[in-house]
Amino acid sequence: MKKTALITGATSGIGKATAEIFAKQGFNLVLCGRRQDRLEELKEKLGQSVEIHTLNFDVRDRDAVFAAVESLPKAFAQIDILVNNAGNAHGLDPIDKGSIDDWEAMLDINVKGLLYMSKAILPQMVERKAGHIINIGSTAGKEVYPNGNVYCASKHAVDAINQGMRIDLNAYGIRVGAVNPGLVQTEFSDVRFKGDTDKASKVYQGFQPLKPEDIADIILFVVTRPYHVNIADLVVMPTAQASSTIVKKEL
Ligand code: NDP
Ligand code: 8X3
Repeated sequence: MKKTALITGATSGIGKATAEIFAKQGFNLVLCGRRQDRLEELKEKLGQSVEIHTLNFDVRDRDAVFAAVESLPKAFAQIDILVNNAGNAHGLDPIDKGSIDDWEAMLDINVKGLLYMSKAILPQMVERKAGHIINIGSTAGKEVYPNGNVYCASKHAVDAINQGMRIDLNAYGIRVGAVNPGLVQTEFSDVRFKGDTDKASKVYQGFQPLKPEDIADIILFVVTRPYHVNIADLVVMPTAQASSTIVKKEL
């Protein structure tokens, strides 16, 4: 039987690339995001090879998360793989100058949204004693960089939740692991800098950043290991990057 994967944040970047490579692998997909036009485009494109269902909701909205999962048609109701990917950074300011709205957005999306999604899917995995959860963390969840304060806090929380989930779900045989990327060129910096595309593109100038496909390829590797193999925590950076602050640039 074909596996079904639910991917949050499937309309862009890492989530979209993961949807594309999962479709090639033959997984049926539940694709989530807020931009309906992009969900429809993906359904049209990937629906030629696998079954696709789309869900439009904001992960910050607890009721909407549960309603979306409850609305899944029977053919998509069993989720074998959950990719908790939806997330973003808002702003890059020192802690004394940061916007409280930005802080709340990051904590609500990256931490609480991931928890809501997991809470909505976990009962069925626990009941079946089966399932695989991939949490998309970040190098920002392993170290803190200047002005990264609350984004880094949100990703450190993802790191802790990933470990906690693995411990608590161990008795049910549910696999839990995190993929923690470094610099990947997506819409991430456009969102962080609120649509200032010049500022966003400068983040990736002078070196070869990761592509979303590089991370999708790794996520596919993680979910296609034999059942006894769980990749618990994986950090991946561009070769030019050594840490959050050390990036070899040729400018
Ligand atoms: P993108 O901005 O390209 O994609 C983010 C995705 O998340 C979009 O599909 C967006 O969909 C979705 N999303 C954002 N906010 C919400 C929300 N409130 N409700 C529902 N969906 C939402 O960024 P990336 O692909 O780079 O980011 C994906 C994940 O990877 C994030 O968790 C990010 O923190 C992490 N990451 C990214 C790195 C990078 O350098 N790019 C490095 C390390 C980790 P829509 O707007 O349609 O809702
Ligand atoms: C994204 C990586 O370094 O841009 O999580 O914050 S970084």
